[in-house]
Amino acid sequence: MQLQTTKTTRRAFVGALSVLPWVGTALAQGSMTGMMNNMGGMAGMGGMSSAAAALAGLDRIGTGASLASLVKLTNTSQEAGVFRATLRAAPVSVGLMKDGTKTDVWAYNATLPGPLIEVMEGDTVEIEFINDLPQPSTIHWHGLPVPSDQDGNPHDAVVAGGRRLYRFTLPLDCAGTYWYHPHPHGFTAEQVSRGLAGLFIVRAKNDPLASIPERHVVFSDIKLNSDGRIADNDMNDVMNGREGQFVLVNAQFQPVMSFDARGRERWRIWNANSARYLRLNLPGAVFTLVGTDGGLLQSPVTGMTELLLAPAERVEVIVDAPANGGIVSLVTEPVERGKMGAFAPDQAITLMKVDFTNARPKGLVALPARLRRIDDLGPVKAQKRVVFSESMSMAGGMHSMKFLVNGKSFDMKRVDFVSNINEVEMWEIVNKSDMDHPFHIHGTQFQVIESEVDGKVTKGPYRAWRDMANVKSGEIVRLKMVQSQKGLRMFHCHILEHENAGMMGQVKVV
Ligand SMILES: [Cu+2]
Repeated sequence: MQLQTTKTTRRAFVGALSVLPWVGTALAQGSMTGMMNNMGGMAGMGGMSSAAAALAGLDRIGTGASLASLVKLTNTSQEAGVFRATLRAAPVSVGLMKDGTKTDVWAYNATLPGPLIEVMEGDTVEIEFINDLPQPSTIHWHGLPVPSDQDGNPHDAVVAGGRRLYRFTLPLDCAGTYWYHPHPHGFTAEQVSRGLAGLFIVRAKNDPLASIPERHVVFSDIKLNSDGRIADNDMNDVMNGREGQFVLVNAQFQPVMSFDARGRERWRIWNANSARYLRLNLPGAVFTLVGTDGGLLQSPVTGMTELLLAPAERVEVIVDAPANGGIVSLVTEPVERGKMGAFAPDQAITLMKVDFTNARPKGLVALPARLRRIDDLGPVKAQKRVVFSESMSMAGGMHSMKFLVNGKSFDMKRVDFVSNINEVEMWEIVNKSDMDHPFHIHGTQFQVIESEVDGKVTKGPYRAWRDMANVKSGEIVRLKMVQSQKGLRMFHCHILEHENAGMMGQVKVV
């Protein structure tokens, strides 16, 4: 939705993620000394706000508005096959709360969530990025196969007040559901939590589901103080990843979706939360999973009653209206992910209401049995092993906590792995820490081959393209992938506070 900053409005604005390691740089350098003093409390957190302002109550934002469509980024190009536009990141003040209290956010083109970019596979994309933030920033094209020097790496920061052109041509067969967000060194979590994230859809020239009405559902939580300001991080945010008390849908709080009268919709769902996992449940309705991060599955997976999405993960599902109709709440159930410290127990949260009253599912045809061809990548030529760990120590009488990859904190100057271009690799992601970590790698999509817990191996349930894989505590997940462009690629935990605190590495493709 477009922000209207000149007038007070009751509509629920503000969107996009949450997180705010205002302590970002210190964490990236691994100096969390002082952070862990008093595990559940706020004392001794050098660099963080020690004034624990009261959080806003859930009644401060109005509910029940009609679910908004995403604002589309306008293509200014006259040339066929070229998408050209400008994205300007800047502070903007928005009226989110129903009493008119303003909230200062950072947004792309003053829009929350950031505008939707829609292109066809094979298109050339040219985005001029204007950085009007008080910090360096970049735009990372999450999940898309773009050249390394166009992918918003932390090494290619655009200074405050600066600008640059991102230009890339998308290959064929990359249709899918993607997004974009900042990736500057030490500031990613803060910038995303302040509102910077947008959506990106690559459409297929031949889409077997094109006749089904499409719905876009973007989840992003925001943490607000009672004075309307975006809250500082507390200890739980730093350890477990930041979760805002308001879980927004298309930047609205508990809106109402009026389901298509013909009784069937195709939903593209984005988990744009910084740390909050989603376990979606729509009582009475059944989901048919048809796509993951990197586009359609080979075959539909029917009969799913809940959808688990790690942070940054996307799915496409077909939803058929229940025979009895009515108004049903879409909820997210608690997810056990090994959170640490003292925190309030997670509860089921209502995300939005789905109004099936006018939906009449009649004569719905069966979905195609084959949606797309996904081949196995072939024989493995090289192996990589990534170990996620956490370390806690006492230094100078203060606790300190680190999030590590292969025992090390992220260093922009260190290349962790070298991979050969176009060579099939098996990546083994090992989680030796106490909490779940969602693995993400730039530049390519992978296939989940299997996972292993206590020596018991479970094969991946279906062939799919993904750029996110949750790795539970004590689990090993094996992924097959190929990098088809040279250059430096990041891989990291997508709980943004963990990434900021060092849980990131880099692979150089040669
Ligand atoms: Cu993590």
